[in-house]
Formats: sequence, C-alpha cells, structure tokens
Amino acid sequence: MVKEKNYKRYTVTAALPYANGPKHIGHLAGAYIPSDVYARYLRLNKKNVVFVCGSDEHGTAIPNQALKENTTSQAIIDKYHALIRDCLYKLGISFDVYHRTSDPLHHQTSQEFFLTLYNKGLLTEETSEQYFDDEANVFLADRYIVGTCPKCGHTNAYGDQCEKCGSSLSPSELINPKSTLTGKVPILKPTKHWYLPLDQYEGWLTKWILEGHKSDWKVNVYGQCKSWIDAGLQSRAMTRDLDWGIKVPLPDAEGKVLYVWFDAPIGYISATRALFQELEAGNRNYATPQRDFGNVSAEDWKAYWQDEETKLVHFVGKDNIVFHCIIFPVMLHSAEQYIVPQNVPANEFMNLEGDKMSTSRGWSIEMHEYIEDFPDKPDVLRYALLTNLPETKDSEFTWKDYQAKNNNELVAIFGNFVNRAMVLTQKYFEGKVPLQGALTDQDKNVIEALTLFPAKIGASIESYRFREATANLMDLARLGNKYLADTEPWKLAKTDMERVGTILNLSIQIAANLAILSEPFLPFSAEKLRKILALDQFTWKDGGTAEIVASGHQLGAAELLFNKIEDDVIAGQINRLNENKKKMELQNQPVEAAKAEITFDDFSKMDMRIGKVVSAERVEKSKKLLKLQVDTGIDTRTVLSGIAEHYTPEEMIGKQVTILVNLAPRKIMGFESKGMILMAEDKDGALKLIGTSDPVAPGSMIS
Ligand code: B3M
Ligand code: ZN
Repeated sequence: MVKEKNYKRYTVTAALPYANGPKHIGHLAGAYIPSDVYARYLRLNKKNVVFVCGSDEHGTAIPNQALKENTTSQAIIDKYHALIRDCLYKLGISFDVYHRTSDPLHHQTSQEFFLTLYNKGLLTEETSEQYFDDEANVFLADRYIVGTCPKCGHTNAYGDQCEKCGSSLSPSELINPKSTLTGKVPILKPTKHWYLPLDQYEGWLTKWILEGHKSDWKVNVYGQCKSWIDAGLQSRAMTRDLDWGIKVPLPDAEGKVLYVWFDAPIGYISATRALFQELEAGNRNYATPQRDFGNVSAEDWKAYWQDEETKLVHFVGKDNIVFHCIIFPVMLHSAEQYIVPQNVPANEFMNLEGDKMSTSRGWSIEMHEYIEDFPDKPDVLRYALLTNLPETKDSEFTWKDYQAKNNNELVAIFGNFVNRAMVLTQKYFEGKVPLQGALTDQDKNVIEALTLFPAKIGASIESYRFREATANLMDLARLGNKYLADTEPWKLAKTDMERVGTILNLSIQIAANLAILSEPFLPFSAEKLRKILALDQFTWKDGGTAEIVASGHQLGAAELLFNKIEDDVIAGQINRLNENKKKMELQNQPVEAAKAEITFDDFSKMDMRIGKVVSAERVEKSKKLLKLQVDTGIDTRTVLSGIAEHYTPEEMIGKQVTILVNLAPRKIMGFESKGMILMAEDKDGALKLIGTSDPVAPGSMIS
C-alpha cells in the first residue's frame, strides 16, 4: 500500500461540466467515474470526505449555444444544468453537492477571490488591441468573428478555430474578418484587462510540481506540466469583454467579466460553501445519501480548503490539466490562505468505435441516451468504462466490448457465482448460512487469498489505478467461481452434508466480500447484493475475512444481479450511432457563401409565378430530366426540369410549382424549354420543389 500522510479530511473535486449541452460517456470515463470510485472508497473507509461538483455556466460556450438554439443563455444553463445533474445522479456519481456557477454565492466567492488578489497587488493591468463591433457596440469574443482561414482558405473560419482544417487560430490571423453579430468588419480598439503574471511563479511551480511531485503524479500529468513550465510561462488575462459572466468587481470595469477559467475552479470552493450552508440549515438540495456530516456549521467549509491536513484531489480530463495544475494552484497559492492539490490524476481521452468522441459530430453516446435505453444498467456502463479507462493513454469504447464485459464477466463470473452460492444454500439449507466445519487445505488457501483483496484493491484505488482495481475485484468473483467448480458441492450433497455446509458457508463469505468491495465500482449491484444476503451496512475493513456472515443467518431471496445483453440490442446501438453521425453531418455542413449583392431593380427583373403541372413525362435517354407542361396562368408551356431522380412523373401531375417565366428559352435534348422550375438543393444534391402549400391560382406573381 502507498504510504502517505494520514490526512484528516479529503476534498475531492470532479471537473465542472459546461452546461452548454448534454455530456457523453467520455466525460464519465475522464473524470466522474474515477472520482466517484475514489470518494466512495474513502467513505467506506470512514474518511472525512467532501465530493464536490457542479455546472460551469459561464464562458462563450453558453451564449454560443443560445445562439444555436435560438434562445437565451439563462434558458440554456437551466436546461443543461438539470439534465447533466440528473444523469450523473442516475449513474450513481455520489456528489455531496452539485452546485452551479450562476448561483449568487459563487458570484460572491469569485469576486471576493478576485479582490483578494487585486488588493494584494498581484494582478497586472495590461491594455491590448481587440476586435470591436461598433454597430453592436461590443468587443467580440473569438467565436463571434468569422473570416477566411489563412491555412486552408475556408471562408467560414472562427476567430479561435477553423472547423474545416482544424487549425487553432487567433482572430488577428483571419483574412477579411467579420462580426457574426452584425456582419460588419470589426475594428481594433484598445481594451484593459487584469492579468495573472504566471511567469512570476515559475520558481514556486518548479519546486512544488517538478521537484515535489515527480514520483506521485501520473506521467502524463507531470509531463504536461513540465513542458509548460520549461517553455516559460506568460501572464494570462483573468478578465474578458463579454456580457455573460461574473462582473469584474472594480469601478472601472464596465462590460467586463471574469475569465471563465478564473471563476470555474473557484466553483469547487463555492460548492463546498453551499454544502455547509445547506447542512447548517438542514436542507440538502442535491446530495446522495452517502454520508451523515453530523452537526456542522456553515463556516466548516474552510477546513476543506484551508487546512494543511486536508488532501485536495482534482479529477479532470487531459484538456484541463494546465488549469488545475498551474493556473488555479497559482491563484490558490498567491491568495495565501488556501491549500493546493496533492494530486490531479487526469485521464486521457476515450474514443468510440474507432473515432474521436464528439457530440457535435453525432459520434458519441450521450449519458441521457444511455440512461433512456438501459435504465436498469448504470453499473454495466460503469464497469465497461472502468475496465477501459484512458488512464495512461487514449482508450476506446466499443459496443461489442460493452456486451462482452456484461455477458462474459458481470453475468458469467460475478452474477453466476453469487447466484450459485445463493441457490445452493436455499436448496440445501433453506437459505440459512450453514456452519463452517473443519477446513481443508483448499478452504484455507481460499481464505488466505480472500484476506488479501481489500488491501490490494485499496492500494490500486489510492494510487489512482482504477482499471487495475476493477480487475482485482473481478478476480475475487473468479476465486469464488473456481472454488465452487473445484469443490462441486452439488455432488457431495448425497454423502457429506457437513462438507457441503462448509463450502457454502465460505462461498457466502466470498459473496459478502463482493458486496463490500464492489460498492465503489458497482454501487447499485452492491446494494442489491447486500439485500440478497440480508447484510447490515458495512465498512471496507469488514472485508477480507471469512467471518462476515454468522452461521444461522437467514439470507434474503435470490435474485439475478446482471442479465445477458442480446446481439440485436448491440446492433441497434451501433445503428443509431451511424444514423446520428449522418444526421449531424448534414446539419453541420457549411452553407454556401452568400453571392454578391444585387439591387432591387436586379431582383424585380425576374418574373416568378405560381404554376400548375398539367402533365409530366420522362425524357428518353435522360436520367435527370422530366418534360412538364405547366399552366402559368399566362399560357401552358413546356419546361424541362432536372428532377427525374427526385420525383416521378405521376407525382408531379397536379403539383403547384414556382416558375421563373421570363428566362430566355433554351433547347434541351431537342425540346424548347421555356422557363425554370425553382427548387431547393441541399449539400448532398437532394432536390425539393419550393412553393406554397396553400392553393394559389396559376399566374400569381411572386414578389
Ligand atoms: N467546464 C471544461 C471542460 O468541461 C470546464 C471544466 C471546468 S473545471 C473547473 O472541459
Ligand atoms: Zn482552415
């Protein structure tokens, strides 16, 4: 076991998800599942722990999404805060509090924090030139500027990124920049911001991370920190010109808000404050019933952030490392009264079926979709993710693997063992735990193996190796399965009931160990198993013995812990994934750039009218053309139209169409075509007639 200082209490944080959309299972694998296993394990060990999280509701991601969904930023955060919180809860993530950064308490906490740094003279003021939209009268966040990508020529690149070639950009690199708010060309205007001079903390960071955490931080995390520090740190603006966020609490800061990465990590502190306020008031808003905090006061949050005997651990994904290892610690350290994290066990990314997971590309499994489809299987997802966490490198989720983990491990090993032990004990001993008689060498070996599990699994968890811990847990179920297979009590039942009793007693002890040790990983199944075995609440230390359940103890009713997942269910999921991707590809394709401006006179030269198709036929030797007779109100005329792949002649007859009647006649395939039928064509070349669905007399003009 890793020998470490005996901490008085633990503050465990999981990255605050942006409330700008649903979150997928990659987020679960990155931060939420590992942090939950860790927190549950600490609680089972009777440690004093707070496990905090909440929604990150600031930054440009929120107004951007509001724009997309044609609603307000407030509506966006309200919708996704609730959705994400409820999903995490249903998947068993046992936060003591799930707060939100739009809460007034968080605004206050962040402003106080900013003022602490400001009043100590630790923030520098710098003026820089930034794009300004003088019609909308606002500075433009990177996302509100579009222009031509200098790398690939894509005409719709954003100020921070070109979505076509993927290059990250800065607004000044864009060719022909335009404001997305008004379409105007933005101007450069000086603006003042408050900076955190990270360069001044290089010495401290070197000592704290590079010298102090070389051996206990994960290689991927340490490596990222080292390359940041080695490259030399620069001061970073902690404020932004934006109308969505926490107001900068200074008199000369009109229109400025705190940088989202300044306020978001402070959200952990606000969440802890909120928790203790709620505890003092006796009304828990959001909490899983994990721990009774006893009699506490609102001020007790301080110990979790300010006492050196508290161990602070941040669970995040790899894109958040720099903020949790460098920027936030510098904020905490320079504010002086705070502790800094002891560890930041960040994970890499989890891919999906051979490709990067991405909600916007439709290539993802969203938490709410999973819960809808598998409401009774939160633990199966937890297990499939735990056995496949991207702990040291990117990993991959596949539905086939998910199915195999369920069918071949949870059902065939864990569930099967428990079920056999239960059913045999019901059958031979009416569900009463039999006596442990004389022990054979085989029994002694099993007991000895059993005693090692709590420490072994615990050591893996304490060193953030959750995959290994999960594998060890399944080994315990394997031990039980093998013991039953080797001893074959069903064969002894005719001759030696005492021996059968001993075997089943030990099997029930192993099942009880599984109930205890699986709790951090598979909390719902552990609870079910505890009920099946009719066990009281337990602690981690109760595990590791063959004396958990007394002989004579009456077991509960046997019930299957896990169920097989059939092939068609898995095929359905893979299908849905491909469908989603197709749908999003269509939605995400950039629309054609606008054509050059025309005058009203140009427009009014076109004579467009509603017409009615009176007859339609195919054109010989042409796949695309239909020959139509159209009643235009003026006359009935022949029009050739390239819609044969989209409409049959029969479908066209009687249809109302929009026709440009004064287009110069053209000869097409030997026929004179007079005019043109108007259509909408999407990026894939699919055509749809346009017009009005209300009946309109032929000849009606369009203007
Ligand atoms: N919301 C970014 C993310 O979800 C951010 C984390 C904040 S943690 C303080 O990747
Ligand atoms: Zn590009």
